[in-house]
Amino acid sequence: MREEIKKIKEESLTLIQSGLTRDELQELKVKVMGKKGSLTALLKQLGSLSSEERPLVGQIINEVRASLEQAWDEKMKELEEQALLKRLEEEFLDITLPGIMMPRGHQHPLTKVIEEIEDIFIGMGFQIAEGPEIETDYYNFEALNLPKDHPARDMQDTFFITEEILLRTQTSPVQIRTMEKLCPGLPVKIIAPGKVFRNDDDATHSPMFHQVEGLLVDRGVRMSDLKGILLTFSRQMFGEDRQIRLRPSFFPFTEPSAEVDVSCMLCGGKGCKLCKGTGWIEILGAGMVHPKVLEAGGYDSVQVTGFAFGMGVERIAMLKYGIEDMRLLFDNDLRFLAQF
Ligand code: 2NL
Repeated sequence: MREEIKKIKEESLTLIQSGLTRDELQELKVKVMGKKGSLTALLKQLGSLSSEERPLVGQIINEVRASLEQAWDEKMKELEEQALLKRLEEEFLDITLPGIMMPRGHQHPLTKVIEEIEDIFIGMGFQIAEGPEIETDYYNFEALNLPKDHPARDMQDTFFITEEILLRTQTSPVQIRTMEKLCPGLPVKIIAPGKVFRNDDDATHSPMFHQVEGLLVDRGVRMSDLKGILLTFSRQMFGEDRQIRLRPSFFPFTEPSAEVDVSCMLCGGKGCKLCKGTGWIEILGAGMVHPKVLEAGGYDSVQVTGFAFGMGVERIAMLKYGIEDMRLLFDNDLRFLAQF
């Protein structure tokens, strides 16, 4: 048995030093010192020895076991250190390498103009209202004093989904919905920006465009309030030197109604190509809310009055940035967009 112990010891020590991998080293330990290992098997055979031999051989086995374990531990530690060094080498990160440039985008000019309009009206105490782009005939027409047989309904210009459901042609339905929601609360002081849809697609029109409408309903609201708000807006949008003028007009949802001109931002009013020599440029439509529209919102048109206005965002953007063709705003050509 002493011979066998010696053989196991020498073979094991040789193997431990023979350049095994960590897995192979682990396997070796199990084979020799595990439950069914060769050294463990010898320990079980001690019973067959004489009572003088038994403690001596037992001690030898334990000493061999201890020295094998020590050799094994040292080798394992060495292999683990090597593995760590290798990983550190492989995973070396050169933080001085130049990065990859991410081109930076920016907002679309229409989005910028919408947010600028919003900021101006928020500064005057208005709130932003939003609503569905798919509307009912009632909110888009009926409630705005455009009954079914009214000639001012542009049937050909409206995208109908069914007889009663359509794509909104203005953002006014948002304002009707807001009045319904707030009534009898006062004031209603909102602007409604958003997409609107009309079925007239040619060089100067797009089937989808953007509108901002405004509404102020309260006791004692007058046309002069409308004029003051619109003058403040025009000056913040187009320059502090601007003047505005109101010309009589007609909308079914306002009475009286007006078209609003701003003094030309290009020539200052002297007359140029942009203003066609008149010194004035039309920027929006407005008026005092028709009593029937106030009633549709739930308000008593004897007790309260209101003004409303509507402007096309594309037109405002073109005037503000000197864009001559509206299609540029929809083409998404980066050579154009990168200029804003
Ligand atoms: C234009 C003219 C306008 C309105 C929109 C409105 C909304 C309600 C009640 C009364 Cl809820 N009026 N909106 C009023 C006047 C003109 O738009 O040329 N838009 C591009």
